Amino acid sequence: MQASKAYEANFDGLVGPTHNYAGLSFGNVASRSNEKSVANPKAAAKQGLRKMKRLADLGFQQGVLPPLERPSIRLLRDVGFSGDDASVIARAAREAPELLAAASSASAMWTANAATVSPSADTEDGRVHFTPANLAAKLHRAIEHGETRRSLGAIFADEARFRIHHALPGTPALGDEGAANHTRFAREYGDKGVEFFVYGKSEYGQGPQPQRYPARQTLEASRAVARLHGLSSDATVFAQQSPDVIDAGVFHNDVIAVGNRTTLFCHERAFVDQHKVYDELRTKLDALGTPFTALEVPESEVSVEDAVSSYLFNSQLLSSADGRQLLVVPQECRENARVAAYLDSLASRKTPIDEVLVFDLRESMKNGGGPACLRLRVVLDDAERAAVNARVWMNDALFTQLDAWIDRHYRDRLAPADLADPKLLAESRAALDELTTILGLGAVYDFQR
Ligand code: SUG
Repeated sequence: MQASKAYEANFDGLVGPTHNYAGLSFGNVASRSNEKSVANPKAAAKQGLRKMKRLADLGFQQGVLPPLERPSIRLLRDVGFSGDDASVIARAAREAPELLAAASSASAMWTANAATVSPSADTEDGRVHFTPANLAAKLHRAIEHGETRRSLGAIFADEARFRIHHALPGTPALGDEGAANHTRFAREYGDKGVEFFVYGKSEYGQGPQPQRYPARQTLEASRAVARLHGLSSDATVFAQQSPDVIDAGVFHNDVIAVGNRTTLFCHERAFVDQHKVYDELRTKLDALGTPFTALEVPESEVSVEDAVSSYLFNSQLLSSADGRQLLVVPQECRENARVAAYLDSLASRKTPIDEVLVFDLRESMKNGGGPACLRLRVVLDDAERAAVNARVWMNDALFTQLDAWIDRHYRDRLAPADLADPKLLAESRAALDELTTILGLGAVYDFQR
């Protein structure tokens, strides 16, 4: 049977008005090294928006996911601060600034962590399945999934086509970081594919574990998501990330590997038993009549350290309509001499990458979020695409509206001390209120009253 035509849509997170550097992510080198520096939320939002626009202009399906309401007054009340909203913020700023920082993070911008998504071609019931990630490893991220589920529900509302699960229970044994640790291989997007889940450790099983930094994703969580999505075992592969690369700052698999269709682009030290992982992928894809290529970058050309500082693998590997593959990288890749040399050499080597596109995403990068972190991939066929809330697709009109909206609502400077400013809450609510109308989101925000 001929599969129907399908596309990979990328849904990027719009950076929220509270974007700041609070050093909240132990194990994420950039987050810790930029702690307490001054952020520019306006520039951050515009950098992300420009990436979306450029990719939409190049013919890619590009959608927008909204920011969450921050600061989270709900979190601050849950941990015992009471009174009116201004008093809650003032007391938290005085007594527990780290909790105020967690409540204020704009971390939902990294939508690769919003959910794991399985296309309808892979799932038992023929629907597109989403499991919002519990992000249990970090407080500021563990508070995202309930609100994320609501936004996904406002965008993928058709229950006959989209199934949005609840996040897994938020406990270390089931730590789940979403699509950042998941990729999918298929000849054409609409064909049945093999889904590839990468975990940091097994809670109950054997196996090596990182010593310095936490492994955020467990095998148990990855298996649970595959079960919820109704994926078959002959079309799933579970692989462990090398513990020593986690200890070198690779806190998600998408910092060391990216896959698209029949290509896996990764570092030679990405996985435990790397060649066995390739063999399993190749065998399972072969059974579907699908070829597989691993483009592996050796340590001698790009070290893990270079990969972590440049985010070479936190790239988007995109297939354009004419079948060419584009690699979307952050500017930091051009600033690292070895990574730049590697990218320049692609033109003269025989690889599946045809072109490299460079973006300035500096504000997000300083928190450890590159091009791939900022997007959630959703494969959709024509009918599914038509069922998506049409207001979230990027085009000239939406770009112009959002660009002006950012100008109206965003600050160009946010220092850690500014999180104590009660005006930030009102500003953020006013921005999101207007965004609800722009994106046609209905009652996504409850403004935590
Ligand atoms: O979870 N940074 C995020 C970056 C997420 C990147 N996503 C992917 N690799 N897919 C994180 O560590 C830093 C926030 C701060 O420190 O203020 C932060 O949450």
